[in-house]
Amino acid sequence: LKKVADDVRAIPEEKVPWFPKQIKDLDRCNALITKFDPEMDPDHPGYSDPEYKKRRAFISELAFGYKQEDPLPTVEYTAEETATWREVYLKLRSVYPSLACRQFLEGLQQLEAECGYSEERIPQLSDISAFLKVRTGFQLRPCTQYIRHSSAPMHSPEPDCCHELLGHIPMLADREFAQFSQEIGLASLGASDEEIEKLSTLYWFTVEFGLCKQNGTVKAYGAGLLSSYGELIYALSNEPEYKSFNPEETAVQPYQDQTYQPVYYVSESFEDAKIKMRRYAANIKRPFAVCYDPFTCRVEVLDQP
Ligand code: TIH
Ligand code: FE2
Repeated sequence: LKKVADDVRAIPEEKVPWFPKQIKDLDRCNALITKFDPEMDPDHPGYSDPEYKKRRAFISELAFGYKQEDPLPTVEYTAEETATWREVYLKLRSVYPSLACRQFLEGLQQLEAECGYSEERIPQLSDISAFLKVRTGFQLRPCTQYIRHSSAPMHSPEPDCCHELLGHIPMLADREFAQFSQEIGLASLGASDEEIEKLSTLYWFTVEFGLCKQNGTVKAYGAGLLSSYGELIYALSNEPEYKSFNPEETAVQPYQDQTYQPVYYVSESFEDAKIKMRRYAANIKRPFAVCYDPFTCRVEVLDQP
């Protein structure tokens, strides 16, 4: 009987490539490749500032060595770093009401009221993680905690704490958006490299650089826009090209990440983007299905009938 049950239920090991199935497995995924490391990229604003590079390297080490059972690292920011944060915060804050989507504004308002968000100090990850967990179930692992170089506060070629804290966090406080993000992640588990490439392009043009219509006006919801004053203004001017969001087409749009995007994708609404993305994800060919179990916080692998 056991043999029969195994034949029916078991999925041959080799059909399922390794992927993280529980949060702890992410300890094996810390070795992120940072393409725009200031050591390597002469265009990085911190390239010829050795003190900046040393500080950036020190703060990024905190994330590389992180294990799930560790407390989230706290960074004591310097006066200069806090001054950069203040400049970024005040500049962006002044244009959010007219350029950011409703969900972002609501999230930011809650973060200001309940999580100490202000121009005065750079928020710490542990406070935010606790805030998000009760709202949308998202929790944080350390991400880029260093801040952009003070010579270029309005755009950074790489993610930094302004990008994570101002771009991503307010959006992740929205349930529908949080769900949308998780669905892209789930769709990638066990998918082929080619499919993963397409999903990361979709992520780029939605979570990072997405625009959406609200009450007949185009607003920003992408984190890369909401953390860069320069690109936010540009994206909502009449300079770039707009295309309407359609996963099949968006997934193969070439992009670069050194400077402003020449093209942005506009969704009719969040609801619409979610439905389209779900349909797209359902069509990805995989020898099995995955399902997130909220009770165990694990990804279950199910055999495809
Ligand atoms: N360009 C963004 C900013 O200035 O905040 C950071 C990035 C987001 C995505 C890639 S780089
Ligand atoms: Fe990002």
